[in-house]
Amino acid sequence: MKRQYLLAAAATAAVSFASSAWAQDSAEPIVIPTHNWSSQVVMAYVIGGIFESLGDNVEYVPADSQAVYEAIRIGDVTISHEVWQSTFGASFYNAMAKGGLIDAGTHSAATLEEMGVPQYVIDDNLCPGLPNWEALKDCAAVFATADSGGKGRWLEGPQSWHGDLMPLRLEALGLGDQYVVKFAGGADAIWAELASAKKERRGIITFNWTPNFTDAEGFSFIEFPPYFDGCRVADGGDGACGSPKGWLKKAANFKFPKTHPAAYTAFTKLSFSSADIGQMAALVDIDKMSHQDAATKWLADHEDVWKPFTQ
Ligand code: TMO
Repeated sequence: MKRQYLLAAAATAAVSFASSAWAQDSAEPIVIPTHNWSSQVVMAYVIGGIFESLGDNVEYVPADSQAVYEAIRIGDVTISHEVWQSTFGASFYNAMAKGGLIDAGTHSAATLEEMGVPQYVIDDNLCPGLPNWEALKDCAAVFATADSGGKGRWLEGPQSWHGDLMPLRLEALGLGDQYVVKFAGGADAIWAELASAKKERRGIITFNWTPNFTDAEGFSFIEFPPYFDGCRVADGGDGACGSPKGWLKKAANFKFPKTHPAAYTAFTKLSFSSADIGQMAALVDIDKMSHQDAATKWLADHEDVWKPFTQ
């Protein structure tokens, strides 16, 4: 009896040793999505470069940033490397609940995705009381633009990020008569508007997030009533709340650990800080590099950060 048990244990140990020592990553490409903000695209190529350093093949596909979680669930896309809690948490957990998408860990960077103003708006006291949101009640004219019909403008990101989150928030806070939401065609339109407003030191409210390249020069997020689970209209609440001080996660298709064990292990270890992510965005949005060149430079300059993920 005892002897049989020992033999069985020895056989099991030999098998598991063999699988960990010799399991190879599949030659099938790891499919990495690209979306429409800079750090995400640079990080796609950074992570692709890390996988290539392990001998893996990679492929990049432009993808809608909400629909990508269903694409990962069914296996058309392998990973998502910037799952921002405020914007994508619901789509991420919906796909997980249906089965096929797994949580591959959390970056060290804490996040916020929120409406706000450039620092000079606070420093010049253009709307006394900001960043407390209640100050907005007395400042609509400061934020009016040619296309805002006399109301203050909130320049939101592309509607593909949030849907009607911000229009619903304006109504819920009782600001709907004074402010109107306009959606930017892309992130670059937000940066262009911020740059032209800054030249004139003019009032402007835009959607923005951290970590981002704007952290370096100063951007002040508006302080709305605190977020809690269920406060949004989409989650059954009245919508009168700000965004969560959130996490930044990674997601993967559930087969990824089996098909590409080495890449998957590196991906679970991978964790970027706010400084890392701010740098990735700045290489494109300030230094005007291409996303690929930015990733190549970032990998060359920061081996101390990423090599440990592969070891
Ligand atoms: C998902 N985003 C960082 C653009 O808010």
